[in-house]
Amino acid sequence: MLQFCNIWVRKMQQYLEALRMRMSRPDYLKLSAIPVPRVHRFISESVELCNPDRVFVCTDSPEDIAYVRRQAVVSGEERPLATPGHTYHFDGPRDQGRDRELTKYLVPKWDSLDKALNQVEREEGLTEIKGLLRNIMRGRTMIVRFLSLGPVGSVFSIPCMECTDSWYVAHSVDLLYRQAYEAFRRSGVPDDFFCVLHSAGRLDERMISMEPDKKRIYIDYVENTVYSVNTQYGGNSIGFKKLALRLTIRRAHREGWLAEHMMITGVHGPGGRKTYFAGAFPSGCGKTSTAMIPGNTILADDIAYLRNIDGVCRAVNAEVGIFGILKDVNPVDDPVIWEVLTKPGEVIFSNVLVKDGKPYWLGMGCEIPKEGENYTGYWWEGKKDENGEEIPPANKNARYTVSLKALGNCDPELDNPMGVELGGIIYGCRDARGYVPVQQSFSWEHGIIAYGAALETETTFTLVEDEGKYEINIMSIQDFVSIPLGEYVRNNLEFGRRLRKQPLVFGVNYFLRDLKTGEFLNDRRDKQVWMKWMELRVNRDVDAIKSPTGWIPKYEDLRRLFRDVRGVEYSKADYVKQFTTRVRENLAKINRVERFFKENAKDTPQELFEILEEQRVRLTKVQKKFGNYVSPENLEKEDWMEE
Ligand code: SPV
Ligand code: MN
Repeated sequence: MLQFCNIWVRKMQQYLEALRMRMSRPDYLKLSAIPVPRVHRFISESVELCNPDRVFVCTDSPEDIAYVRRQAVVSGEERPLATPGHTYHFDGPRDQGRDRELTKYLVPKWDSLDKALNQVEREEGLTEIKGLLRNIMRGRTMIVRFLSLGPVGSVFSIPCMECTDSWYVAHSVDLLYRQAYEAFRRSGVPDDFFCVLHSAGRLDERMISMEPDKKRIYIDYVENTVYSVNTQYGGNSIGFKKLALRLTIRRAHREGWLAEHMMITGVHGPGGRKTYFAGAFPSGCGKTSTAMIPGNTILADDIAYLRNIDGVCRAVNAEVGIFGILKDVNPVDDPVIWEVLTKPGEVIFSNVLVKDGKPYWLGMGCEIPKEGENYTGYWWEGKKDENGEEIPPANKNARYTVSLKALGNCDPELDNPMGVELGGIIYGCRDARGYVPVQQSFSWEHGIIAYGAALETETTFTLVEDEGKYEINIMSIQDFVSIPLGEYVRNNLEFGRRLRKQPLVFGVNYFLRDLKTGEFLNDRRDKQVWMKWMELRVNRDVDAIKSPTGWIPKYEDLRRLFRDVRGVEYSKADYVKQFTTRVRENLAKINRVERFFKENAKDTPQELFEILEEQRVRLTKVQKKFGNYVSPENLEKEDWMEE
């Protein structure tokens, strides 16, 4: 034991010694106060590789935090706007979203990953990315930040650190994650914490990464380390978003819990009660706006960890801030965030249009200037890109970064180390053709398969590739699933089965269209009503109608809720249109889902096919009785399951 301690101390001294020459005395002291050799090793190897002029260690003291914030502006990576506390930042034209193609797993020779996952052999990938990182920070500062995913000191927490040369990234993480320098200093952090090494690479005079061709984002699950280079877009550079989520999913599935692409909201019901829901929606499909519904509270908007604690499903937010989409955010539909975005306080805007110190974005509900500065430089109406395509004033994936605590309805349990109990889990698809706006599954398994695993969506602008294609996006998390897809589905099924008290599972679809006219059948605010209906269901306060695809609301309940929640009259005709079971479309969907799993996930649990088959049988039964389009009134009147 003593010998082990000696080796440990010697190793730590070696790493620190290497760093001492390259660090100021105060920064060296801040670092040597941390008794974790892996921290010193990671920093010393990163410094050796990237060769920064200086290393700044952020201790989370008010002075250090203020320094990071100031440097983000002094460096020119962010620039101030007229409203106090507001700044803006630009990413390059080819760096406006998560990059699926350039994000890869490093897979060692002795291991194999699903072939659907983007990957490169580990040694080859490390050689490549380290080649790109070599000397990349010459003339610059490496900033070191210590953070925690999940509340500090809880069964949920995962300590992590990021070394970056971007003050914008170092500033953003301050709004998005819990500080953890103290947790690292007090030791107690297990050695498998997450590390991120990021460099924005060479920057032009507007402080934008100049070499998108050399962009690479590699995930090393052997060492729990992420490398990211020549990119600034938050989803690629802030290692703790989807990059760390990929590492977390592996860990969660090893340990029997769930790391999910989910928001968490507290829905306020009758008599002052509050019921928590977690919801998975693909990017750009209403997740954040669902979490922010006025009158409810927001606990998470992007990443949730779910654990079985004494048989109950409890959840926390991995983050404490929002990196939210700035498109169609307007005072009528999104009053909560609108207030934060327009009053003094800390907000980082990215890839918006800026004119006279004010930020503008698409769909903000007011006139947008005809010229200004955007991610392409000086912009004027009609400006075209190199392919002759017109450049919009702001990018469709423009973003804001804020602390959740800036929101008037931030949930008071945000930092509860035990998390909150979930009453319901929601899977939200973006489906113009098939699924009704809201329905409840017949069981945990039915919900996980028919709403979660079968989640189909039109792709959106949050990726750098084409939008508008239909694709299966299992639980909205497919891009980040780092284990075989079938195993991921099985773990979800088993997680629920081990619970003493299962949350109800719901499917929602905000994007249903009229089959003939193509018009959307719902108002953006209708989700307020669906949330209240789900709250009533969890608390056993309303009945529902059995449809072939799940329990659907009764007209009278929705009519009352529309009146109470939205102050509008809900017509029977609208109800019938929205809640008609579209048999043909649902049957076609089942075929697509089955095909997808057969082609892409060799270890799919048999149960998935059985549950889909049962749904097919139910659909065929009503088809025989009522045809392809079945009004909820028909389903309510008869026991259609009877022959
Ligand atoms: C998403 O695209 O799902 C986001 C933003 O939440 S990103 O950080 O890019 O993942
Ligand atoms: Mn997301």
